Amino acid sequence: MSHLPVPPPPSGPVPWDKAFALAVLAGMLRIRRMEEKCAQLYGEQKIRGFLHLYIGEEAVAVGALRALQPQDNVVATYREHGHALLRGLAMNGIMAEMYGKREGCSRGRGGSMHLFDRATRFYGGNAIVGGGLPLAAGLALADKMAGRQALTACFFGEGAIAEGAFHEAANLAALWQLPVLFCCENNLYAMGTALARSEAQTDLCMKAASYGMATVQADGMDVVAVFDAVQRSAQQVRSQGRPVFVELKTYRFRAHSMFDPELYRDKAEVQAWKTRGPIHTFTARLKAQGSLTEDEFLVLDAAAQAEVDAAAAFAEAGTWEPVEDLLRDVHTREGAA
Ligand SMILES: Cc1ncc(C[n+]2csc(CCOP(=O)(O)OP(=O)(O)O)c2C)c(N)n1
Repeated sequence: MSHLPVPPPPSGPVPWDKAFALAVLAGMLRIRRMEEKCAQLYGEQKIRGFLHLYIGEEAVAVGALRALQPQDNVVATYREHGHALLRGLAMNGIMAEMYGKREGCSRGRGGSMHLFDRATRFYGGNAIVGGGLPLAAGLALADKMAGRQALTACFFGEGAIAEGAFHEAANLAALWQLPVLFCCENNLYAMGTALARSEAQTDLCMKAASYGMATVQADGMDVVAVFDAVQRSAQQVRSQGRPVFVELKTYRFRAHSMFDPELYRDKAEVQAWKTRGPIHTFTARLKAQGSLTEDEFLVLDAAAQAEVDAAAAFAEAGTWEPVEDLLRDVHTREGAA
């Protein structure tokens, strides 16, 4: 089993005012505590089916989504709970969706992998690897044709770059000059397959650049670096009306999904990456520069936990879809049995 080298943890001053820095920290804590609760509820069989946790990768969703604007579209993968939450979906609706309850954001029909919310322009949650990429190109094409000033941010794993869907979407986005921000969450493994075991060319930016688009690489474990990279890239997409590819190098601390025995990487590697954990390195930097006290941290963390507990109670008290609704949103003629 290869042991991948671990870069030093992000460090140095955080160039943000205190209110913004604390809001960013609160965002990462909300995702972390929500997902820890999901893992617990999965163990209790309250949440069933698939569950892919984002623990360790929070800096990507928080840094990136903070850099977008409300009119922008967001498309994500099956590891999308954090993106949905940060985009503005209510935690109650997310948690009820995990349970499969009618009060869920997709009325309990989608589950963990298909969170969706038209109001915040969050176009899912997608179980198919690479499935969001053509959708993102389509949304951006629609905006361009309608003269709408917005970009479409598409989040996907490095595993999706092995799919034809990536190459088709990248080609059309570059050819037709579509405002797509390709955000590659490179966590080094596609399920149990390390990048170098499946790709002859492991430089993902080089692949994207071959379609004639600008590329940027940033440390996805550093929320400051993610925000900077995505903000600059989003600005470029808006001003030039062309796609940009951002590679965010990150690492997941948990298994691929709840069914993964994780035999492809050793515990020492995971432990080493935890020293780069986005929450504790960001907290340490803020404390070192006097922008955060331990008490302030505890208040934020307690607020996140309280929100999670309330959301779990909301989901628990939710209702199952009635049998009469079984054909709702199914493509049948109205009234057909
Ligand atoms: C088209 C397709 N092929 C295979 C799968 C099975 N599958 C689910 S997740 C996954 C790995 C994807 O890895 P990556 O894109 O790097 O995302 P990550 O899970 O690391 O965030 C695969 C192969 C799928 N869901 N869809």
